[in-house]
Amino acid sequence: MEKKVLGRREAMVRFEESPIYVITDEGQSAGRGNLTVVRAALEAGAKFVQYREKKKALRAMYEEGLLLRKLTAEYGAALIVDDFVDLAMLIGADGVHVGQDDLPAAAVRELVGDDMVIGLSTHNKEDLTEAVALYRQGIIDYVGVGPVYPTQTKDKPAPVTGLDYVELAVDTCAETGLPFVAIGGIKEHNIGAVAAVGAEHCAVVSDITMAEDIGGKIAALTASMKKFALI
Ligand code: TZP
Ligand code: MG
Repeated sequence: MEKKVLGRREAMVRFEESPIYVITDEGQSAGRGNLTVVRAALEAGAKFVQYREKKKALRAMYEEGLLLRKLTAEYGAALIVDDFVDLAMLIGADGVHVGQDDLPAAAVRELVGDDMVIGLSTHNKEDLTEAVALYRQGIIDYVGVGPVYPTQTKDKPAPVTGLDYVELAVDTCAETGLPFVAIGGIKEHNIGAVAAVGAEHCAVVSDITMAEDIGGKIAALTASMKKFALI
């Protein structure tokens, strides 16, 4: 097994420092490989990257995951693996991200031990209430909140939440300390609105992976968030 590079605490410091959470999708990367896209994002200063592939063979993901681990480590960035707990452990990722239909977060924590980040997707008030309890028990580290807007990047997305759910997450985060990242259809033209209701972290897939100038896109997304941020 590869050695973890940052581990749980350091990886969450990177989360806190990252207005933009970069997520891969090779099928929407304008013909480029994940390594090319992630390298461009890291060059632009990305510090929190999720390896997400829904249709690749696990063997290919293992090989690519090892290379992504090496690359992110060179830039001091955290690497999170979507869905596959075994893969995350084997490549030495700093964390794993699971959804409501994946293995339960408590079971994942049993598997990965104490030094790995666990992120959990939430789609509504009930999910968020459960997530707060998991956070208080030290099981999860952050939640995804959305889909805020319609997205093509997910096969069967949960109903669009709109900004109301982001506002609830802002209040919940203020009360409980649970870090959250808004996700789903967030792009350069609407990221300001998400920041304006108080989100400090936005996960972006296609608007970054499809961008011709990935560095320029990340800079523009970051600038829009700053411009509309509450504080
Ligand atoms: N979870 C909720 S929406 C989503 C995930 C992984 C995909 C977001 O992709 P995009 O391209 O930024 O809409
Ligand atoms: Mg999942």
